[in-house]
Amino acid sequence: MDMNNTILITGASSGIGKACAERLAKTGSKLILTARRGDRLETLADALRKEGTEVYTAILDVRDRAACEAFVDAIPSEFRNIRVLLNNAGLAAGLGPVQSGDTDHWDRMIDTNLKGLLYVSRAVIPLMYGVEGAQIVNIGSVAGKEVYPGGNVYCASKHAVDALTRSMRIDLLEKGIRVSSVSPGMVETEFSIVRFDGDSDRAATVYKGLEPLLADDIADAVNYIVTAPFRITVADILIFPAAQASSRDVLRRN
Ligand code: NDP
Ligand code: 8X3
Repeated sequence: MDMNNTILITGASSGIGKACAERLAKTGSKLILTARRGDRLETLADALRKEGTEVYTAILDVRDRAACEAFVDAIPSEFRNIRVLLNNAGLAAGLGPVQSGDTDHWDRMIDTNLKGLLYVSRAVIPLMYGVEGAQIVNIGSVAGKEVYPGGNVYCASKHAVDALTRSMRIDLLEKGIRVSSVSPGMVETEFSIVRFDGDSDRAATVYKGLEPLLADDIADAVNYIVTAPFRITVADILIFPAAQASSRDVLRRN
């Protein structure tokens, strides 16, 4: 497999995106790492460069359509042969009934998880034309397969990611670009801290009494998709911690 190409990751400053950057650096590809927190990106990029990976970083808020387009225009020539786009940037904000939902939370989730994924994909896809083995991997969620109490808008945004993954796979068939998703259950990252507006005690209760997935477990799944022979399209990998059987079936030991 020719690895003289580039992997672009959104939301690489934390959690699953950061773990994917560390794992996919080992493929020998160049990396483009984006997120809003540039200091974290630089720390990660410096560590990866020390291991021999070529890394380009860019501060990018995926909600900003013009910024997504300007970011792609500014990618240096040596990083423009993008084979893999990993649409990972995303979040949940709040957990509660729709009738008392925070509309700013709704906007943030829809603008990031749905519109941001679209803006980045629309801008990046033309760079992938003609790149052998090109593929897009979207980070979905079990929340894109099922709904749970209080999950309303987050679940809707991830159902939209699931629909877009399947739609993009059809649209991009003629372009030779494969489209996959990885749909995790509970992964302990900064996800719940963000969801509960920085309340780390409440975030800890989400994983209390069970062993959640690690960001590295999701990076393993993404790595499988990204390094699979080019004849393979992995449609989706739905992955739970052993203590979880569905969004609502979780075994807690204390
Ligand atoms: P983290 O909060 O640890 O990481 C989220 C990443 O997304 C950060 O790098 C953050 O970077 C980035 N991000 C958020 N908003 C934006 C934005 N507007 N523009 C650019 N980047 C943004 O959470 P996870 O690693 O867990 O989440 C990654 C993905 O995995 C998300 O799509 C999430 O929905 C999904 N997921 C997570 C699960 C879990 O249980 N943890 C389960 C299923 C799916 P920065 O803040 O620097 O911009
Ligand atoms: C994150 C997993 O179960 O909190 O997508 O929706 S869950």
